[in-house]
Amino acid sequence: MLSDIPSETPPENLAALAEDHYFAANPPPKDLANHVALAREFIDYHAAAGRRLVLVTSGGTTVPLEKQTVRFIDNFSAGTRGATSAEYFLEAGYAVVFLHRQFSLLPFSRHYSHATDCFLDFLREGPNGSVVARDEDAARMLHVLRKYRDARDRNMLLLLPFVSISDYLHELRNVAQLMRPLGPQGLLYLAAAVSDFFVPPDRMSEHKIQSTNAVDAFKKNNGSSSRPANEEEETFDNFDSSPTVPRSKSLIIDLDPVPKFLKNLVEGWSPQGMIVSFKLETDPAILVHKARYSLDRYQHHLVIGNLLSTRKWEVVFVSPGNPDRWIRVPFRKNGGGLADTEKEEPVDPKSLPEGEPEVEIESLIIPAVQGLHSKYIQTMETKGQA
Ligand code: 9Z3
Repeated sequence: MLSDIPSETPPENLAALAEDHYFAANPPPKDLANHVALAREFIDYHAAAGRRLVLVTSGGTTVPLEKQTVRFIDNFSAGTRGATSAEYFLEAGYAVVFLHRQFSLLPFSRHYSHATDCFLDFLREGPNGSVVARDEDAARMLHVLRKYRDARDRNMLLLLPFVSISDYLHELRNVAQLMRPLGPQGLLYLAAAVSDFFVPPDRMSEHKIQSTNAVDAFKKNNGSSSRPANEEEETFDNFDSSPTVPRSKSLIIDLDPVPKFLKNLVEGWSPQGMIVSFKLETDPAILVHKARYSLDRYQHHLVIGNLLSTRKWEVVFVSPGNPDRWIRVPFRKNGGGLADTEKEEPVDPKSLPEGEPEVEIESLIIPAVQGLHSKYIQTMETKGQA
């Protein structure tokens, strides 16, 4: 527990101690060594070519409730932001490490994998028992296929999956540290929806949490009966005031805060890379304030603020020394007129048209990030740190 850290610890050592403690207490994912080997080879290859490389994190992190996990708490993200951004980074010439939640959206396949249509709906039978794309989908599919093949053939995309919050943090720390040889050419673009709370391992049940006291009673009665010995041990049943089977228990979950590692990332894991984090809120009144607060606290390079309800339509760039910059896809308001894309405050979600925007907002976000990254590289070169 973090309370084990001595109270006299100087503040500058706290982040390092919290890091050592967290990573010692929470076991790494079983694929970590394999992922590190793949990432090292990929990063060294692109570093030698002098190419820019971005680590894109994507999708939600789970919070397991049991060590042998049956139940977990999840974050809502499907990985749309991350997978779409990865495609535009590839288009901009970046090599991409895509650290994503297992089975969430992937670059390129996202166009077909989680669509409301099954991918089979895009296919038809061709001549001589072959399978081909339907005529109306072929042109678009060919376009996506060519980009996908190009990324794969030129070794520009590395996919690394994670599941839980601790898997994610182990992977992030290792990949960020491997990116050091890239210096300022390295970019970290943290779009994953990261849980703020978790069950620490010392409070986590090994086995599936039981919903009745049958097992307790069974153990107490030395395996002879699952009936509780007395009334007080009985708990709750919706339907039966004197049940002959054990009653259901309610479950109270006590979560600890996940340590904030952005400071460790900025100062230790990847001190020369440009770091972009996302800030997600639901209340428009606090979004910019929270984004600015995060920037001041962690001293990184850019926070992209977005609201759950409007995240596909607008984001706000908050960066040191710059005015807030809203980036918005052009749209016609419900009433007809073209909306003011320069407006310096959140749009009213009620003014947005139904459905998805015609333009993917990531096609505007990535060139803007790329521009800031170019400036960052220049500044670091001038400082002699590149
Ligand atoms: C984001 O804000 C992403 O843009 C979304 C993308 C998760 C909203 P979708 O996958 O959604 O396209 O559906 N990501 C960051 C969320 C986050 O956990 N940020 C932390 C915070 O807000 C800081 S690292 O405290």
